[in-house]
Amino acid sequence: MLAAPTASFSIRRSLRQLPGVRSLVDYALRNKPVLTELEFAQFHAHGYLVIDPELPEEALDEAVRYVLARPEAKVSHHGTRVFNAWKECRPIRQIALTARVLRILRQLYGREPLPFQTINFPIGTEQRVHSDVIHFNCDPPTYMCGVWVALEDIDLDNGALVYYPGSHKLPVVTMEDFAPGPGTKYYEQYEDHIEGVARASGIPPAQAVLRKGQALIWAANLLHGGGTHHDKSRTRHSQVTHYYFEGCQYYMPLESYGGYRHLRFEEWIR
Ligand SMILES: O=C(O)CCC(=O)C(=O)O
Repeated sequence: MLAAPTASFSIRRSLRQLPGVRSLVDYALRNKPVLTELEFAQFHAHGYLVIDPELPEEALDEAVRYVLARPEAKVSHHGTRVFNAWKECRPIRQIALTARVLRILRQLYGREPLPFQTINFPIGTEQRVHSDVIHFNCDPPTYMCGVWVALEDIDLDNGALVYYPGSHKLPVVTMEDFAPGPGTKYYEQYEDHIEGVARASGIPPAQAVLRKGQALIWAANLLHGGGTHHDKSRTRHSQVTHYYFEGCQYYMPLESYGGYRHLRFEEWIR
């Protein structure tokens, strides 16, 4: 038999129904810290953090099934990406909006996270090293991050991410540093330039070996890329969601030059 609620329990419950109190409780829950002080400090010192978003396994598996059914998902081609599937696939949207990740990002950045893009990868990208800031910067700068979720176990044989711990503190590279003007036609020059930056930094690269369901958060300017996918018989299902943070002006440095800013107007994932 259930015990009758005590008087203090009933008073607390009634208080929580009051509109002002309810929004305060909601606010406190949304902003309740998830990370320890050490994890918080690690992220800001090294520019990345491995977390457990506590996503249901079914959501991970459904995201994979959705991607495999897409015509562009060729698991033999390292360029394969499925962009913005959150618009059609509920589990992919759920991964982007999972409350625990949003709370972690609020804690790390002190602002409301705004997810704006999902990319699903059925296979390792082997993408060259880069910083997301060349695509997505903002004012104030670097209020942006990527959350990369392993949808299956990922190790050194199936294209684990490569990243350079602490490289988020290197100066932000802009088009003026290496190109005669703005534009995607200079992207290969960007890759050559940033590879030189990574080499000159002397930072040894690391690789993200992750269990299914784990995620790596990278700070906007962290240098990273796709590791070699050695075992061609395996897939490397993963999803990255890119997040901006509230209250900034958002722009694309790759298309900006000499004081001109190519603004970005994103569709926030909701
Ligand atoms: O998943 C990968 O291999 C690389 C992804 C990446 O570099 C990115 O999304 O910016």
